[in-house]
Amino acid sequence: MAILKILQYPDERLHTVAAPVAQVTDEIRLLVKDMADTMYAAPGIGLAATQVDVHKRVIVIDVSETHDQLLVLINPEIIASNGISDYEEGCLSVPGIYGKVQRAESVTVRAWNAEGESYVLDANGLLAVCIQHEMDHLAGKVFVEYWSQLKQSRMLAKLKKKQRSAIHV
Ligand code: K1U
Ligand code: ZN
Repeated sequence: MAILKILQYPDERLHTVAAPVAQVTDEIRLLVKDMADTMYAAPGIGLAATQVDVHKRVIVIDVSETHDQLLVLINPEIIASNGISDYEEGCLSVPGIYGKVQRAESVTVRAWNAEGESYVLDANGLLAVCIQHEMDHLAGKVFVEYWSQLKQSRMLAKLKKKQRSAIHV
């Protein structure tokens, strides 16, 4: 079991755009396993490779209450979306900060699984929000960057205060 280090906002590496995976190799399967271990340990309901400083289009998600329904999305693409939702989001790269982002209410996504097989998934509710949040990470965008400059600077001050007090414990 390997727990990877999660980059913390405002680390510039969170703005890197991830590259497509050409083929699912043993290296990608190990990355998926380590990302799943890291997500469950955090704990979180999703993790994008960008957050562990690997700039490849790989996401793991598990929104189940039993933590046994791991979804692997390699090279995900949203092929349809509908409606609007306004969900309160969190992020393992911005600990302790929560806030709403307007996103599609439901999405249809095409991706590869850990075996490199293509599949299509219809998602709504928290799963749809989580897929969009993680796909933003692959595009180098963090959820707080949807907010106004004023809200972002207040959030950054709060985050820096938290990070300073974490260093002094
Ligand atoms: O991308 C990430 O940092 C993971 C993030 C996913 C997410 C959460 C909520 C809305 C959109 C996307 C998290 O997992 S934050 C932690 C979290 O939501 C959680 C933690 C423990 C139990 C249940 C949820
Ligand atoms: Zn996040």
